[in-house]
Amino acid sequence: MSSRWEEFYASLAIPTDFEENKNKIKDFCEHVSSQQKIVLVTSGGTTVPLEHNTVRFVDNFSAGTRGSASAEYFLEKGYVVIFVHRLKSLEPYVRHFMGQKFLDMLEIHNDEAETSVVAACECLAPFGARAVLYLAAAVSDFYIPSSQMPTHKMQSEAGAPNISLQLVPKILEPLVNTWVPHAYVVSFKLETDENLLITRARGALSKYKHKMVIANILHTRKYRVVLVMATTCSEIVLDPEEIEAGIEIESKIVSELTKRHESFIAESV
Ligand code: PAZ
Repeated sequence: MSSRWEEFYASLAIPTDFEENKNKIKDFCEHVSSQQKIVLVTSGGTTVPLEHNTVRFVDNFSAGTRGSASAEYFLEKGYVVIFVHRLKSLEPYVRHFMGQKFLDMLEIHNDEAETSVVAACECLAPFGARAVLYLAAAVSDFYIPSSQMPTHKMQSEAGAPNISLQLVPKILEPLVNTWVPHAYVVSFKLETDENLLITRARGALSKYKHKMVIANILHTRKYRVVLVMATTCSEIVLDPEEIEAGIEIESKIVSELTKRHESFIAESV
């Protein structure tokens, strides 16, 4: 019997560049020693089309700041980084080069950069406990199934549209249980209501049984996060002097996380 996520993927057209991207990630991973630590960072927002010939879509706020800055700090810690991001969201190092795109300066063209987490997970499985999944992207919880989406631009003459969004099945379930069962999986939880933050993060941990949820509130996310684990919670807060000195919270998150990952690897051997 297929589960909801299997049905969901079966209902989607396979992206035209899926195989090409899968092979690129595979080639890349084959050149990485199995002793290396490797991290898959997902970053940026997602859009949900409202029409097949898409004029309008539902978007979210994420600019990819957290994912791209974190990728830099993982590199500093000696990790191999696979960076999966939404096209046109922030890329690592770009913020240090005003007005220029870092990858363009290196003449590496990544037009097909919106690649798939699914393909990347296949390639990460052989790294076992040495692989980290750092899922910072703001993935839409809702979508319109292809069969219910109008082909053409919705016409205002037809009156106010009645749009019915469906729930996207959570990718975390197959990811933790099937695709990379030995990896160190870290998800993020964004809330706007402080009263829900820790309960919702704990709920995700107990449901998916991964290693950590990094919980943050929309308006304070740049200087406060809570690392929620099975039995503990620890807060990372930047004080005003640190903010003034230009310290980024991602440096502290990655530093804390990589220490915990090191212990996890040691316990896994
Ligand atoms: O990309 P950004 O730096 O603007 O925002 C980062 C973030 C808030 C999207 C991230 O920290 C996060 O919480 N991602 C998961 C969002 C969610 O609950 O789906």
